[in-house]
Amino acid sequence: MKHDFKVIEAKWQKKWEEAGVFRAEDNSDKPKFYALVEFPYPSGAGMHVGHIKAYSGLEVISRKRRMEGYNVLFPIGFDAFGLPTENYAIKTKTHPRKITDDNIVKFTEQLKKVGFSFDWSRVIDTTQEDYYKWTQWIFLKMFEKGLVFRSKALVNYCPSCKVVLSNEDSQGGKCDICKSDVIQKAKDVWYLRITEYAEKLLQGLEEVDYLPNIKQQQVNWIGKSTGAFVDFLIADKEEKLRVYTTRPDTLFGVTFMVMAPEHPLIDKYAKDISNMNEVEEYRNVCAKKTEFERTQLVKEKTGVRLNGIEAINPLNGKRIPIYIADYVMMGYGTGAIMAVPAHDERDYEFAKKFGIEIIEVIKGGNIAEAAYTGDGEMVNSDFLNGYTNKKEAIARAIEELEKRGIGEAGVQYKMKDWAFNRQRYWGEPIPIIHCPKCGVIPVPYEELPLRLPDIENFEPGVDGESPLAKIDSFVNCTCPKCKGAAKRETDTMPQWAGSSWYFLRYIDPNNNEALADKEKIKYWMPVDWYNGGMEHVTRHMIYSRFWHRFLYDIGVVNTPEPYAKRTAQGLILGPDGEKMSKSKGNVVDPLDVVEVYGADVLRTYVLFMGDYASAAPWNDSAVRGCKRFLERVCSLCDIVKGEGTTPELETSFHKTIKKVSNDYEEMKYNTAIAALMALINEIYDHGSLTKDELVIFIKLLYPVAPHVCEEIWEKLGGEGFLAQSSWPKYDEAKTIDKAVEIAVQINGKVRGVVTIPLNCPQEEALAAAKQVPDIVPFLEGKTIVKEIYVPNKIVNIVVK
Ligand code: ANZ
Ligand code: ZN
Repeated sequence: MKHDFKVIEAKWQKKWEEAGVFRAEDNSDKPKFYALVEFPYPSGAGMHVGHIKAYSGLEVISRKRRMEGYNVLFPIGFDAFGLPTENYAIKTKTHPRKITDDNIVKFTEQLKKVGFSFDWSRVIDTTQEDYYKWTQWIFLKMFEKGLVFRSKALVNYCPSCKVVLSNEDSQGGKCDICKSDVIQKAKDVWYLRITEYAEKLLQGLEEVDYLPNIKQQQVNWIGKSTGAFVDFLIADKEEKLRVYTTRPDTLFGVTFMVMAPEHPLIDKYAKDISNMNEVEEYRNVCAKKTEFERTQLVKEKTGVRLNGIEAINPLNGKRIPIYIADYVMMGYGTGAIMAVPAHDERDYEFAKKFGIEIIEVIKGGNIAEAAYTGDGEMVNSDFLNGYTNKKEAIARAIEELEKRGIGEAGVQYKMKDWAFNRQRYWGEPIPIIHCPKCGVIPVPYEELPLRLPDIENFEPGVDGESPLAKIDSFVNCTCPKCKGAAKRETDTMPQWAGSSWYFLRYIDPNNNEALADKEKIKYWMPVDWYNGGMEHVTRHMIYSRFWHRFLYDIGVVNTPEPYAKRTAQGLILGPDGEKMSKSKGNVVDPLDVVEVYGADVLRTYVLFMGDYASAAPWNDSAVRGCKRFLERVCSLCDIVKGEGTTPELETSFHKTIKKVSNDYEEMKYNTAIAALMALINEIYDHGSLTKDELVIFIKLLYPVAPHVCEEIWEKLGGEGFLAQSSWPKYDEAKTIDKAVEIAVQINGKVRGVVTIPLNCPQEEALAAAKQVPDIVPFLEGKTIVKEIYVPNKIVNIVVK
């Protein structure tokens, strides 16, 4: 058979679609398997080879599972709200709706050309009213449960995109979207209280099977810290200054305190502070800095002492100065710290610069030179003296604090509440009404979806206001409570909203009564296997786990965790080993590969190019190698002889079934394909294979290169589609190499025998022969002139 890929691929894609082979059934006696891949953002650039790699992983698993008798849900959709489309709309004066629709059509066509076995009857688009109605519904449920709040805050603001950014979207002080420098701006911010779920999100990790580094990234992002709260007194005032510390054992080494410049106690005691002018000046400078700039460890410490007020160390009664400094953040702990310069690097630098006393309380370092952060014996610490175990000393200190009523054990999380509003058009409108009489009022559930009005000008306002603020017909409304005139919230949700629950909508995409039917959710959830990019294992994964956990708490879903298992693929780099990018001109268009070599080759190549989880550069000659491999697969049809098994090939077939089956499960697609390549070489060396063997071969290859395998299956008279056939089984006993005993000749005379595996390769056979005790003396001091090996028969070594 010829590898006429254009004809074969179009034919089978059409047949699969017509027969609905990949439709998931909602009422099935089969065990279920839910495979989820991250749905694409339908950008104008269309599909990227990265998408192919991302989807091919679970594509293989899904096709294999169907053959194993599972009812498989392998859906796809579009995460289509967001800035790139909106920015493009502004640039081209085209409506984002039209851009999105066009891009989705294009993307769908491209995905179908690759032959992914998605259930195309369940496609979702987060920008459709019947979808975002439920995104808004979840938001209102959170509002109802007190998980939504509004507060004025200094926010990370991108002056170029004119949007407020979360900390995660502005890492390194740069806008994640346009890479401009982020500034601080006071804004009304809607927050989702994700911090209330910090502990649940941490605990939930114990019951899921994520790759270890994915789990670790989530643990770090949640950032649980254990320590204590301690109350210091402001001298001569009835005022406590509370701090959070991880090291209450160092309390006797506290020689000053530091408050964040934004700390409210500063204003409260402004009249007692004699240098308030200097303080205000410093606060103004800090206000312009991003959190990133402020927390850089290496930067020179700055600060101002609050003249006129002092604090008292609650354990020893000593008076100590209070400073403000930008290295203390208002948003963490209590916004104030007890400083222990002897044992904290930042405090040390600060103390050196401001000439503050440094008291050693842990032995082991040289505090004349640097802070000592290691372990050691406690000194200068009253009842803590003599402790050498840090944990015990901390426990003892907390016990004392609690006994004296001046502190208690406490935990903190690095995770912040989720800034949830954006001043943009292309997003879900936040369903909130501002009433001058009643305040903040949620849009009634019956009024959902709160539709995005159709507008012509998407430019944000000058001060970064949402474009919706300019639409009077949208803004003006009646208050649902008092029926008086009111105004709608004009901000929209961030792009992360729609992707925080999409896996639930696939289960029941057309439901008008609920986000998905309860019974169907019960049947399909949790997602059995979720694969996606490493760049989404913190934000998207945390946000969606949070929403799902919330839905669990209010009884909408039946499992606390949405994803039972999570893996990630590595990047595809350009042939130059650099990340593919338009500016570098090293982008490979997957459709070009489909056009020239076919979808099966593209699929085989992206899985064969290297370890699935690692980054690997594109290599054109390896693409051609995959093409030759599939041509050789097609030609197997021409050497089929008879049925049953070929004795010489039997072990190899059993071994290959075992290896390919296991490798697929471990996402070692490259070694699975390599095993099939080795097997095909062996088959050609042998000269023929049986029909039954060819069936096994194409079944193993089918998840990777389904079109060509389906064509061969049909040629062989196979019934129905391969998806409806069965996964090949192997016999463990037959995976073990049979051994043969062959004669070893020296200069044509038999001098010994050697036992080697059947079909042993030459190099191995010769090496084994030379080690046979009877043979060794014949080789000593001689030169080997010639070596002859007849597989499974004889070794002859000619010596001089
Ligand atoms: C005294 C001390 C002594 C501290 C010592 C550390 C070492 P993590 O692990 O990140 O939770 N801290 C507390 N709140 C802060 C804030 N808002 N901004 C900046 N720093 C803050 O670290 C907690 C430690 O970071 C706390 O423990 C506090 O310094 C500081 F040898 O208190 B420590
Ligand atoms: Zn009202």
